Amino acid sequence: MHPVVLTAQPASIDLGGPVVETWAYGEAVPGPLVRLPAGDRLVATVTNALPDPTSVHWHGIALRNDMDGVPGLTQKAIAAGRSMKYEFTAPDPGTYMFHSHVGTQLDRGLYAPLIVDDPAEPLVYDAEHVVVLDDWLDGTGRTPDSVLKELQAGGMDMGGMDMDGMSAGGDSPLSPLLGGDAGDVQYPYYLINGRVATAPNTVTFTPGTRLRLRIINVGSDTAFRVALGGHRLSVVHSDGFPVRPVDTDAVLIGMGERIDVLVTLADGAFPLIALAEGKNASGLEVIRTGSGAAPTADTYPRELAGQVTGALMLEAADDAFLAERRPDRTHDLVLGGSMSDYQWTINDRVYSDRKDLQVRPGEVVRLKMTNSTMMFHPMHLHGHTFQVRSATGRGPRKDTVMVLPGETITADLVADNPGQWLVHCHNVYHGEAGMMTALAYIK
Ligand SMILES: [Cu+2]
Repeated sequence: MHPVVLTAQPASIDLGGPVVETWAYGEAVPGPLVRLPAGDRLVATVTNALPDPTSVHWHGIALRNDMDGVPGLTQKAIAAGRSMKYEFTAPDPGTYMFHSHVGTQLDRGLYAPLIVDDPAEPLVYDAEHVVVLDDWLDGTGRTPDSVLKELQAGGMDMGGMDMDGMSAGGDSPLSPLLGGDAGDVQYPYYLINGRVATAPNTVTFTPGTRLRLRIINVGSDTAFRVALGGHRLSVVHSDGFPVRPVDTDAVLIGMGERIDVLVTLADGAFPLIALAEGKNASGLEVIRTGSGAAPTADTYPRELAGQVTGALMLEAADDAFLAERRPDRTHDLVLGGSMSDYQWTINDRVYSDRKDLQVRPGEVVRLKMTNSTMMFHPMHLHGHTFQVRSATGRGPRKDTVMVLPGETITADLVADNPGQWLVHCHNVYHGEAGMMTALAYIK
């Protein structure tokens, strides 16, 4: 049994210069790391000291449905001043996170890393470091709620789109890597482990250390391109599940995704940089193994312009791979947007008007997700891990996959965890504006 005590509360947080009033788990952003061995039982007592209702979602964990933290679907929200005990077994080792699943609370500071250790860890490394990436605006004169209101009022925060969800061009930020619009929201800060790039954390190791970086994107509207200056990275996990190792200069991580890499550290001071993809800004951390001047916020290591690996270029390792079986059922999800009133949809419906994706226990279910908009959508499935089918039939095992404009992603899952499970875009503004539905088990 692994006990955890969390308080969701208003907090004053120093981001490394800017001090913001926000909502956090305790007095820190990110919140406290929760770490336990696979198969162990997590017992988390969550107290809500916020003025609003809240909940905790254990992102990526195939847990029992009533502990999944989605108000209206799996529980009643925890009212202000009340507590709730979350109790579940975490079956699969890997890199995860937990965060609020109420409204836009994710875009405040209500998030933290969650690591499930493999008692028989097959990877060999000397040390590890958790890297939490975030886009930040709360307490800078805006709140996530005020931003959502602006977007819904048509005062597009960034750029603009016409009524078909097509970009109107002009000031809309574009990213070739993301196949279109890079985001809807302009953020003043991009954080690594709670610090702005002008006041980065420094972490120290000895030269030659084989380091495992567990990179987590908790951002709400930003994909990050991540590199460590002067180093190549070996990608070993995607969303907690092992992949066939791939060497690369940089990785691309959408909101809700996690990527683990191994790297052998050289001698010096190196920038770990998270470029806010398409947004002309970045987060920074310093990895130091020796002497030398610390890199500064404006550093642009050449690795960022080198080979960039996204999750779709990965292939599940043998022990994570779901071999192809004929699906018992296929659900098509057309991702759409009607931008005049900032509505984002799945099959032309918003969440409150959804048609559940029905499945029966034991079925092999295929999700075919097609993006008909001009912006990418990191689609996240609760309670399961799907097998992405690439052209070769072998993509990564994942719970969150970026679907780029015009693209169709095929993802198979085994319906082995009964309940009502959210399927949604992990852009918190898209999700709140309708782009969510439910995978619903029926008898
Ligand atoms: Cu989206």
